[in-house]
Amino acid sequence: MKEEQKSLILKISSQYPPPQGVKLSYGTAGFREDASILVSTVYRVGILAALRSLKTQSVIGLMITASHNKVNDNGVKIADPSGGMLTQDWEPFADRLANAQDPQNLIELIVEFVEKENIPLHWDGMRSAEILLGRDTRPSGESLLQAAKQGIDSIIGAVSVDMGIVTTPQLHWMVRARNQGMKATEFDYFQQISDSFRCFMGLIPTKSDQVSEGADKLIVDCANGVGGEKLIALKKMLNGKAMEVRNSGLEGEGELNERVGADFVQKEKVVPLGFGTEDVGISILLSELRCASLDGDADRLVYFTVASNNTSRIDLVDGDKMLSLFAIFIKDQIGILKGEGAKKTTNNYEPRLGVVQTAYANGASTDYLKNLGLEVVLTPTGVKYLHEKAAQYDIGIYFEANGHGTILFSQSFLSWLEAENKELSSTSKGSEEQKAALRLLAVTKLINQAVGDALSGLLMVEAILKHMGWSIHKWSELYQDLPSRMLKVIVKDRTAVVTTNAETEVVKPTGIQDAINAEIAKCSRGRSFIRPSGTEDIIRVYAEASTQEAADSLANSVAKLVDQFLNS
Ligand code: G16
Repeated sequence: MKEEQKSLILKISSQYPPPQGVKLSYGTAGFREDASILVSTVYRVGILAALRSLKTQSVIGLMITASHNKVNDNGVKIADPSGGMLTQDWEPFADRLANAQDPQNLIELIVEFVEKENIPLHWDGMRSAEILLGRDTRPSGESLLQAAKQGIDSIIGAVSVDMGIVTTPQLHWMVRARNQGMKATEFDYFQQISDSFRCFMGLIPTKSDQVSEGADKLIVDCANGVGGEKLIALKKMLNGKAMEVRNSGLEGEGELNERVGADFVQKEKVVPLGFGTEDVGISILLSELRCASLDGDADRLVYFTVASNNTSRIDLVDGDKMLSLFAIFIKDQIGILKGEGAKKTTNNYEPRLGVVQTAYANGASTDYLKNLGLEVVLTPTGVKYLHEKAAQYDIGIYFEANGHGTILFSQSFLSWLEAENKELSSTSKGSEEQKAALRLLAVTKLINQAVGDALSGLLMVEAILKHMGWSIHKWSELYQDLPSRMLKVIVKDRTAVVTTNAETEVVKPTGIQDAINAEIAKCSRGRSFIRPSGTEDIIRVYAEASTQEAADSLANSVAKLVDQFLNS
């Protein structure tokens, strides 16, 4: 590495000393901490993003957000050239970079890594790396963004482009679009998802280009986060009169993620702030009221209805049900295209459809999907794992129960679908087969294939419900969730818990798994596991059983075990 480059890093990095006595670690979705100690980490992630751009010779994304965490936290996520999460191979380097004690140590790490990875550095001032920057609405976002810019500026030839306040999925989409040579502004994003939504709706016999019509009403809780402003913009583009945006976070309305948003609603199973008796869902013929919640950076989505008997309780329609809805729809459309009566067209291509879940998936959902004849696989928590697995199929649908998920389509499937559509449009234009091809093509553009996206997911759900003629109740009744409970336990050192088998078994501390198994054995249809969170300083406990009382009691017993094994 040339002296000029070294001295630039030395000079700038000396202004960003790391916090003392803190070990930073790259978690489920990047670094996440109290914002006050993150400046040096974000600066260093700026350097990493520039190196990643040089290595891949592609545009990279850097998003300042702590998603569902409380407002004082912040964090940084990196989007790889595909628009997905940073490759896991680079995570150990991210950890070492964040924890380097002084500028000299930082330089040594960078030099070693650049050589090992054979990263082409440039000295001639040519623009050779490009990083798109985004941030959510947190007050600490602006200063952290400046730190990221300084990190990028520390690598000669690297430039940052500030995309402003955006949702995490918008930034990931922009990175993917840029690397595919497509237009990639926020306007382009809105245009793609609204156009494909209209196209989908246009294929439904009762024609509509609105989010929802008639007596239908959709109310969306935006967690007082970045999704509020963006959903209002999308609603305008869609003329979505029957959609109401609440907890938008605009004009100081409410605190980010405080008793609002997808994480709160999914974990607590009660109404978010701003919802109550007036929102009790009714389902008489076409008239119904359904609610949805986005999380703080709009990459998660759950639906719910407010129960009529107790105003704070909700009937949750979570990521598992979204996965089921999407899987049924895709399977149906493929069935129409390839089914018995279908006209045989181009070839005998058989797309492989797979669904990916985590251990948090309700047992009833996994049984349901398997009964549909689908291939179901489990990965550890974190979309980086699910996404990687889903990419192995021609059509890979992945969802975490918390509402984070999407659909991925392989290049070979897309080519086949386009060829089918072309063939059908000349031989049997307007046929059911051709409509199925057009619907699937619309879905490939409507869904954000870079990462889970609450806004595009919301339009997908709305369009599919309309297509099926289903109410939220009908959707919710696809199967009955097993009662479940999630708890958090604060421990001295969460890294003391090590798991295996997609987080379903604990390897360390020794003895705890046997104790958990003994508790599970006491319950009918009991299942429970623990894992260290990668976004909060806690251990998460999940339990399910045949009754709510049994699930609560199992979760409580397991939480006590966690406390005994880790805090005494
Ligand atoms: C992130 C990840 C998700 C994960 C969630 C919770 O979500 O992207 O895949 O499910 O963290 O992780 P943990 O249980 O390790 O805290 P987000 O929306 O917070 O960025």
